[in-house]
Amino acid sequence: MRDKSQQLFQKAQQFIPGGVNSPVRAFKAVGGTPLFIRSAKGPYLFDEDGNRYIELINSWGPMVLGHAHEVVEKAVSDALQYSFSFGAPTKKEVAIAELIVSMVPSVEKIRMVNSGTEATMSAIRLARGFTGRDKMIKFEGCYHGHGDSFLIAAGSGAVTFGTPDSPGVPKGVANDTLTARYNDIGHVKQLVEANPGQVAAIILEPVAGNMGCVLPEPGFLQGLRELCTKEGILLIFDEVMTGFRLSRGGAQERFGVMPDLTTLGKIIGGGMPVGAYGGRREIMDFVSPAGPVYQAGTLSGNPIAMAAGYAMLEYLDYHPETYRILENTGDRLASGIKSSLAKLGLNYTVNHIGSMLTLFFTGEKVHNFETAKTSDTALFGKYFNAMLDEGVYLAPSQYEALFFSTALEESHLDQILEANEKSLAKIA
Ligand code: KE4
Repeated sequence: MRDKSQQLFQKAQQFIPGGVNSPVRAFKAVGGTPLFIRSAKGPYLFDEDGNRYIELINSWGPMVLGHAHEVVEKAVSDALQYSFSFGAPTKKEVAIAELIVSMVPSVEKIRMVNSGTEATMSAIRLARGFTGRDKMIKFEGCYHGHGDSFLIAAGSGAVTFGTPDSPGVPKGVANDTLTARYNDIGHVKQLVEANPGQVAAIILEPVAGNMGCVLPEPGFLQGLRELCTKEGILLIFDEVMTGFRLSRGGAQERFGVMPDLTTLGKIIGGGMPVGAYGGRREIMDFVSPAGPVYQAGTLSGNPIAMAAGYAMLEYLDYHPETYRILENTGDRLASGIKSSLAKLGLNYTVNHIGSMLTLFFTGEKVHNFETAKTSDTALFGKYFNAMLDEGVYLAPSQYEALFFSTALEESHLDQILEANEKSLAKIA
């Protein structure tokens, strides 16, 4: 029974475009009414009709410790006694900056902003200002937020709604965005050779989550690193999703490849609106007021958000066993899903790394946007709703990654895998 969600969705559409404040939440790709969530705790979401779901989105990544973790909750309630927002520097901003620099291997200086989109927009402007070049290379299927430069062959909600090249992006902006095939270093080299001395940056998700989960093939990240070093191009790892999730130091630590700039979001705010960009000192010192590249924000470094983010990052820093737990959970779910596929004689593809996973409804090996798009999205929609009926809440799009939290215990994994097998059997 989802009456209250249906009533709220009807009303929401009178006042909010599509009834939601971020498109992928609208369930358009999977059908049905989006659930209006009332509360959350640990691995559970509770909707307005009182239904409980084991959830595998975790607010699209931030809630890596599960919902309402006592460490983060205490930090926020402690911070409230000092009021909400000053628009002036605070001690906590210095503390979180120092902590991030100690955790993310390539980051020597960091600037806090309010979202992943702000972080990537700022990082690209900085790369262009630092190099004096205009063009950038992104990858088909990667999503870096909704900044104009990035809404070209974009993944996530953009591809979900068939607008990977959104209207409203001026041709001049689009002309400076070159797109390459993910995992195809040869294609990147062709683009660089065709635009000599004009490419400021290459930006990518070091593990893609926004075309569904797609891993870098051996040598791909290192190949980009070597190409960027040779050509004076800045390598930007968009770790908004992978940062603090794939390891304490993100994908760059896990794969041992160092970018020039890193963008961060999601986990960094502990569930509050926070993004950040950082990197080598001589590049970051180009950012105003230290340097000429302008970027600003009323609520950047908001004290409540900093308290939440600091508490989460400090917990992750002090509890490295978190990453073993996340690895074990991911391995258990991936192997469980694969064994159900084998048992049912289904040859769908599971891509997984650490606590990120996508079940693609295609028999193809999914290694880029083109192969991801061979997935049967209608079948995914049926699977999504079958899982919802079994009390398991997935990302409502084939082109998203699932995110696991440390709040999932063995009993939850059993329930998820049982729901998965029943759902696959139901729709196959
Ligand atoms: P935000 O502006 O949504 O905080 O971050 C944009 C962004 C940047 N880079 C990467 C790699 C991202 O995954 C994102 C945002 N991720 C999506 C989920 N695929 C956010 C969910 C949504 O758009 O509603």
